[in-house]
Amino acid sequence: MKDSLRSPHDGSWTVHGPEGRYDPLVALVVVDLQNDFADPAGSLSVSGGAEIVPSVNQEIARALVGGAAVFYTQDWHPAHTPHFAQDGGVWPVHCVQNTWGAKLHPDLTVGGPVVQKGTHGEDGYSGFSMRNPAGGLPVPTEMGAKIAAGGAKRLVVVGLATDYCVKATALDGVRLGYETAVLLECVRAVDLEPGDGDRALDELAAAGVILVGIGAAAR
Ligand code: VGL
Ligand code: ZN
Repeated sequence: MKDSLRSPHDGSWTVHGPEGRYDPLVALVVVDLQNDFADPAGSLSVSGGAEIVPSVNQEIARALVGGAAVFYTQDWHPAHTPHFAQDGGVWPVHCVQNTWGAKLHPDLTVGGPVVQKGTHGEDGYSGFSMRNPAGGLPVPTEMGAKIAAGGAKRLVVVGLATDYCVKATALDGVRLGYETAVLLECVRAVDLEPGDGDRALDELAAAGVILVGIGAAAR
């Protein structure tokens, strides 16, 4: 079965089915598939988070067979950061450096570099840029430099969560000039407010991100 597609730019996502999605000009970015988000016992557990792991693993296998690079982001917070509600932010304590919650999900296939973000107290929603909650301009991350150095022209973004880190990473991908796709079967939303995930997908489509999967054509 062919994936349904949203606003293909040059046809490169439509001509090939899922097996042909990957070649050496593509980078697959697996966002924050960590215990605190994916495990039901995690402190910021995303509904259905663990159920995407098999489909994400399938994408990783396809990417590696096709010669695409695979990158992993890892939310990696200090014990205190303005990102956390206890320190004036919005989130429960999650993905604290070197804890179980910050570990990648045990069933996830790791087939490429893991890039940590939020390490110095930044919110770190995007895999490409970091913004200090105290203010100032976003700073580029090492993942962006590595992807650029590898020569990728297209990005496939999967993981958690649709309405935060997946959204921020995919929007940065488009801003940086990558043809960027998000795979709907491989993402899930936090939905702090009901509908956040759906609104995030609409925002992504409006920004030119290609939504791939069941229901994408309806947006
Ligand atoms: C995330 C909320 C807080 C995410 C990270 O990975 O989407 N969401 N920190
Ligand atoms: Zn976080």
